[in-house]
Amino acid sequence: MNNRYQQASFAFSANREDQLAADARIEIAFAGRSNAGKSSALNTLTNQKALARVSRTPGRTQLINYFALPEAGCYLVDLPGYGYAEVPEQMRAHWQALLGRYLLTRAVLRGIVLLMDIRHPMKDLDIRMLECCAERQLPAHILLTKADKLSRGAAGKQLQAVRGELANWHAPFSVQMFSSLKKEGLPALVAQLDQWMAGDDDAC
Ligand SMILES: Nc1nc2c(ncn2[C@@H]2O[C@H](COP(=O)(O)OP(=O)(O)OP(=O)(O)O)[C@@H](O)[C@H]2O)c(=O)[nH]1
Ligand SMILES: [Mg+2]
Repeated sequence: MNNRYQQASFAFSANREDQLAADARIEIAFAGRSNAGKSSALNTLTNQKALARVSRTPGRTQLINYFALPEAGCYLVDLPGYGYAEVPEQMRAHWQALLGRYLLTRAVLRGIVLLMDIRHPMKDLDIRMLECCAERQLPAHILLTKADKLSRGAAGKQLQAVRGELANWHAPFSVQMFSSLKKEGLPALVAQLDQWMAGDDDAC
């Protein structure tokens, strides 16, 4: 598949706004509820087994992790999962504020890949993320993850339902099915990322 993503390597982590990348490279961020499958999707995309840590314990990714794509001159950014009930309140408030500011103000951010478990998409916090994106017309591409957990028919119904909801938003949002386990949905994801990167005049 596309080499550009296979060359991804871990760059650095951030846990405060002033630790975000200081250079002008464009960023594409991966976001979603804890356990939605962000780290798995990044590993699938980059064809690397352990680029991003995968966990059975929700809430493991507590830092903003930057991965560099040397050829494209861009960063893939793995955002901390949200919605994990057992995170201490103070920490949750810190992350929600940081995530909100990142989505609303990050100038180099080109788009968000928003991951949702296909069995329960569009939860309240997912909708809050989409509201942040809609506010600045930031593109969001939804991956309905773990599609292998449903029959084809049931998965197709979920896809249509989410697509129908998105049509009401009047924002640059799109949706597709994805399975890291079966490596399904990869060409569509790559096409979306390529398109966002190609839209840039100077950095890529
Ligand atoms: N069946 C199936 N399981 C998956 C798939 N993708 C991820 N999982 C499982 O879901 C769990 C969570 O996956 P992660 O990739 O760690 O999820 P995450 O969103 O990075 O989670 P946090 O970093 O904790 O927020 C793991 O047990 C994965 O093996 C998939 O496509 N199919
Ligand atoms: Mg993770």
